[in-house]
Amino acid sequence: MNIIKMLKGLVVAAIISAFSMHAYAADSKKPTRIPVHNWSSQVVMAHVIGGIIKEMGGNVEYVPADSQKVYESIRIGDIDISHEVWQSAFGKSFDTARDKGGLLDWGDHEARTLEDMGYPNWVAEYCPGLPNWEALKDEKCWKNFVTPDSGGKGRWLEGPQSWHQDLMPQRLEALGLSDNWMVKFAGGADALWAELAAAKKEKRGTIIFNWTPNFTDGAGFTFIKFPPYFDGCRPADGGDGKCGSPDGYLKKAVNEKWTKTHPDAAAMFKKLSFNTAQIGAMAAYVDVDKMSHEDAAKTWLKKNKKVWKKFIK
Ligand code: TMO
Repeated sequence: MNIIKMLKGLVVAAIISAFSMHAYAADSKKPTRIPVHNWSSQVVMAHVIGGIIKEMGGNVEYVPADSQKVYESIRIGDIDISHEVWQSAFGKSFDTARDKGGLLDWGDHEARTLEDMGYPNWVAEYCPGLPNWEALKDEKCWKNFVTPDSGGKGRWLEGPQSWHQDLMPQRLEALGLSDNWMVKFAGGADALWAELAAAKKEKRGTIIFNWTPNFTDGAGFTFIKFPPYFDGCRPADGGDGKCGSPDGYLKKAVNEKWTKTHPDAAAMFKKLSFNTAQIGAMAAYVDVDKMSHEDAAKTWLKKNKKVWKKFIK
């Protein structure tokens, strides 16, 4: 009798605790706020992650955000996650927010990154010695990169200034190249790809900012080899600026409170990791195949079920 009572009690306790555990683990229905920036893989991946969260029964909201200020927004809880923290462009803003508290490092993607100046391979013939940066010193080289808007100097077409501020003008200066080279900032990523296409058509030299993973991976684009990066080499970090960009991480970040209100989504997002080919494909659907970001994400999710289902426990 006593034993039966005891067993009954245990069963009831087990049911109650299982039930309450489930109640605690269930995610809040409050939308997870995902930032949207201005390069293709980031926007597609926002919708990929949103699609996974919806599949798990959650809600999402896409929030257009500045790609530097977003880390402070996550820290104070205006945005919940960041899924593409590129080390070269955003590492410093990320570190600052993490050190203040409220934003957590949620691990890295498998993909490594490079964000730097480069050229379509056929341009190498204009500058013997490329991809070594010292090839840019030669007048026979830089003369091929003068454009109507470059004041008689060779032109580097940088991305929007919101990505790196004055990193590239400072680098030209530091490497003693600024007498013969200048930086023009593109209005958006699309201007970089339009420049690639135009240079090819007109058979002229061009040097643009680009990155990997991207749709240009394996499409005949080469990054210039600058003096190696080390911590502190940039002027913004107190260095002399004579360095290229790092072999960088691609990190994820979260608001600390969101991990408590959305534990299932947080567990999924911690496991989530994409490789170079997967991220390149997200960008290619938009920049090569001209899909909308939403359609690109839907297509990617459909073709990669095995990849993302593994992130859901
Ligand atoms: C952050 N970005 C991929 C544009 O270099």
